[in-house]
Amino acid sequence: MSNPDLQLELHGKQQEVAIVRLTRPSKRNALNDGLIKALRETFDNLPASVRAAVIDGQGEHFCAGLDLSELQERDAAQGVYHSRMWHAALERVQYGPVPVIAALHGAVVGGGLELASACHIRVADESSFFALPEGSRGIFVGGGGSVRIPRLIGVARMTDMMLTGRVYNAADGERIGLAQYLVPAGQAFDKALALAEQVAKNAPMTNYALMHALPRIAEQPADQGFMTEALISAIAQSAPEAKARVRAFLEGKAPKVQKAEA
Ligand code: 1HE
Repeated sequence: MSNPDLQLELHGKQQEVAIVRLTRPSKRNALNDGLIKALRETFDNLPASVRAAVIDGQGEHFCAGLDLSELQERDAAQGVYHSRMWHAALERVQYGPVPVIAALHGAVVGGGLELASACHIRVADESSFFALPEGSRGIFVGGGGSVRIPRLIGVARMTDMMLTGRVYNAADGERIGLAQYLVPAGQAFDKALALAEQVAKNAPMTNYALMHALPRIAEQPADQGFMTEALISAIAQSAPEAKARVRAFLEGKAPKVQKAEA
């Protein structure tokens, strides 16, 4: 993969955290076709050492969404292919090999919010703002937003965002579920990296079950969900690593769950 607008860095003693950075700040990290393809390739080809990833945006904004300069040339059929290309790329983020944590700041808008929604954890700093300007641009989401965003905030809130151009600030974004963490301005990347380091220590099968089984269980009727849960939990607990971790706790060698700080 070689695209000047996307950077891959490996972090940690075992190079266990991938840092994937949008590096097109002059265009507010707007996502052109080349960048979408590079994202897909990057998540398809993460080194085997990687156990978690962080997505970050260079400059003052996480991502201004679709590169609007490319939109004007497309006919209807090309529009379908284009949207499906986004779907394929963001599927690699959501259902790729490792959990992905988005470090959000500044504009998280349009396709930028669609990209963030494909991640497993979103950390927003206080400068973040969330919007879906597609409504006012006479278009519709095309990067999976209509599937993923209502699952985070509900159909009514997404409808409002698109109908009225409503912009959520960081605190309100966190309150309604667009982000799971809210941190002071300038600290989203550090927090996301710390979370990624934590996530990278989990048993791989637990992370796999959370990424690949949990969202599917959530879509299943309860009766089938219970069965899928039984199967995946049996597979996870049978791994030697799971046995070792449980044994360590029983022998007093693993940390207890601590009361949350107020
Ligand atoms: C862009 C884009 C872009 C900036 N495509 N070039 N997304 C939007 O409708 C959001 C459009 N962008 C904005 O509202 C603002 O740019 C921001 C709030 C993100 C940032 O504002 P600011 O004042 O920091 O930057 P700026 O001066 O507006 O932009 C700097 C440059 O980036 C400028 O180019 P320049 O050559 O004049 O310097 C802008 O034209 C350029 N730029 N955003 C192209 N989005 C799969 S479907 C998804 C559908 C969507 O995502 S639609 C929503 C698109």
